[in-house]
Amino acid sequence: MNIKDIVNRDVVNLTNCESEPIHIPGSIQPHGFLLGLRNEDQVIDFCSANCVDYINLTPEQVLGKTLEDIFQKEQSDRFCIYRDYNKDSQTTPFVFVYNEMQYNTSVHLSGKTLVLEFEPFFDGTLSLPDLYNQTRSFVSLMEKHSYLPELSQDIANETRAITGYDRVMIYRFDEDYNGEVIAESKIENLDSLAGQKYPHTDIPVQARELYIRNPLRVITDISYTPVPLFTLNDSAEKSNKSLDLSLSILRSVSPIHVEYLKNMGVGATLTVSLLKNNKLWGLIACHHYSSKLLPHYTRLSALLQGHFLTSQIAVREVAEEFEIAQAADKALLESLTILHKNEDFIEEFYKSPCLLKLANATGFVIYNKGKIYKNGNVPEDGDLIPLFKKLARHYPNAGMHTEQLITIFSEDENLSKHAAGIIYHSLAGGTPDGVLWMREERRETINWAGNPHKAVVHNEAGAVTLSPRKSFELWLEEVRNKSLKWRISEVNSSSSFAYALQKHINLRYVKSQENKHRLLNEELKAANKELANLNWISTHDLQEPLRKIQIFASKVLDKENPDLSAQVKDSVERMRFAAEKMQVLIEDILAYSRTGNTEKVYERVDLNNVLNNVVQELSEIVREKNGIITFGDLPVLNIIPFQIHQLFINLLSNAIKFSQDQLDPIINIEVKTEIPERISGQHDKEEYHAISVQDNGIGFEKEYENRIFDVFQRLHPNHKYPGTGIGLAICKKIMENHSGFIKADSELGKGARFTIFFPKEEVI
Ligand code: BLA
Repeated sequence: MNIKDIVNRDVVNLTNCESEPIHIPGSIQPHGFLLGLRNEDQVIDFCSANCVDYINLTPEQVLGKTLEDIFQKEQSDRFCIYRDYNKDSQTTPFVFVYNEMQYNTSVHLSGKTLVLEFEPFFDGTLSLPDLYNQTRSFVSLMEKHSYLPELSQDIANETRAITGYDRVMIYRFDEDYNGEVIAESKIENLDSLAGQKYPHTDIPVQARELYIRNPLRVITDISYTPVPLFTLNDSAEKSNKSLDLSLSILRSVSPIHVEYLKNMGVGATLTVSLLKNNKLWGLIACHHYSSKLLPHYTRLSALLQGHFLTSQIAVREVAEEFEIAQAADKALLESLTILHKNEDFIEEFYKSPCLLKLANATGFVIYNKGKIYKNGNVPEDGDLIPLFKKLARHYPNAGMHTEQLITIFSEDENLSKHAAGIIYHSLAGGTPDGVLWMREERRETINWAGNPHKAVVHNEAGAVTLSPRKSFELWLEEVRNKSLKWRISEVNSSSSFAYALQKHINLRYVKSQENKHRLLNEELKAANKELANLNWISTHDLQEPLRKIQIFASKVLDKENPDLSAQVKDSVERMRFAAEKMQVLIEDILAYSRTGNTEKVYERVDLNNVLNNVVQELSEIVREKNGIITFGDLPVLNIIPFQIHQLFINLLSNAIKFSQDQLDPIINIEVKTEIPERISGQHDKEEYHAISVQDNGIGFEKEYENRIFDVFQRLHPNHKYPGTGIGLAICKKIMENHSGFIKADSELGKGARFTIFFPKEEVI
């Protein structure tokens, strides 16, 4: 007969242990023996080498046989009934008897192989646990504790009482599968491992997956010699025949884990999986400091403890999460109350502890108008200010949170000590102002299982292999610059506070602006009053002497006074003329200042009437110059009548005044609807009435189209075209009073066109 063993002899080390196929070691632990039956014909296809120790048969004698060939017929027949009856459940084992020895036999299907694992009864008897009392005790614990840590502590105590292990720990995973001993029950003389944390690498992913499928793992004696599994070599499947032992009780232990436990001084372990939503939440991890074999039913009792705790995990965690959210909410409320009550919140209350508590942060900073306000443990100003600037650039008008700031700004490793993780909110778009909650790097805050085991371990060949210490160091590299995760409740309460703070700052700004405007308004009123005085002075005090000069000059000139030389007469005439000019100038300046200052009384007026009156008023000079004025139908608008009258007077008298020598003035007034171009290339959205006054006069150079509306701007400063240079400035101001504007188009010698624009949708 041709047989072979299926032992996996691949060398496992630190670099490949993550991918070690621990479910097919091809060997078992020696506290029992194993038979694997081909399911189709019940022929024994696998057996462990230690059959010979238990039933005195070598693999050669067992392989290729049936159960009937080995055990008494009555037993194998009973087993067939058991097998068909217990297809889906393995909880009740079968009991085989061989040479008067009873074997507790766990049965499960692995692929096409029915696996039978035989364990001799511990002390030859079957001891059933007291499930009734165990359940009753658990229910009372459940009622006693509302928190998971206390419940876990009692489960650890109970499990140790039931199983008798030296140490029982409840080991909880975080979201990255790093673990923490959250409860421990131990014999007195052992050092405590409670509160210690271990990296996820200590229980690699394939082991965790296995513990989800098979929630009970027993290692009875860490210094055992693995027992190889044998199979027939003449089967049709050629090479790489293996047996998946995922659901097995006796499965041999990964050599790397054996090394780990030896380094810890552990002799035997029992591990029960704790699941939440089909994911591994934690383990009940039991240590014994010598070998320990637990009877089948006591193992099931431990498993039951696991089920008990598992049933409570989700419920209690939701309650815990709720409590944390409530605490954050309470701190938020406290912060908001202080904020709403104090105008100087930022300056006086930035150190309030509730600001940290609302996000369970270790540091908090406000950056407002170039000033930093710090609370708790935070980086230096020199690091913080550039951080605020960068965040504002990356997240303008927005918020963000991260557990690992360094993944966003890789250059900022120096921030990790205090700000490995942050919650950020901008306080004002376009500025670096913002608010930050921060958390320290996790390395800083965790009670790591410091230097827990021997450092480096050498195998027989002298090569360095795994030690837990080494895995710990590797892992430390991985968690560098990382903080604890922000909970949703913490992110929410911090954004609520940030929005409130933003509102507070805006409100303060509006208030201060209001104050400024009030002061400005008062100053303006005082200035206006002064201006009114000035007007009065100009009218009376300046005009009066001028009028006198004119009267006296006229008197002198009117009299035929032979004593006066022609030269004196000429001088007096010039003086009179200068005084007259000055008076016109004063009147124009007054008119200009009045255009802006007088009370604006709008009336609904037909512009045709206004224009008719103006034409009437100018009829004499029009006739003198042989001019013609034509105009179409003008709209009815809300206007200040005397100002629009003045505007048309100015425009039309200019058109007449600046006529060409050999050309009778023709003035054409047209009305259109336009969406005008105010600044070149930029159109208003609104429609306007565009009323244009086109003449055929001397015009002006294109470059003056804008400047022409400036005060004292005279384009033709000679006697032929007299004027003060204020008329068009007045027109401009009048149009501004009507929410409109005025434009000029011209070329020298080709006439000029002035267009006034009134918004169609009247705002007045
Ligand atoms: C398995 N590692 C385990 C198990 C535990 C731990 C509880 C389950 C098996 C058992 O019951 O022992 C880890 N045990 C701990 C920890 C404490 C403890 C953290 O008591 C703390 C108090 N281990 C390593 C590295 C590798 C590794 C680097 O440290 C390889 C990448 C492997 N651990 C490893 C493997 C198993 C394991 C392969 C599965 C063992 C098996 O079931 O065969």
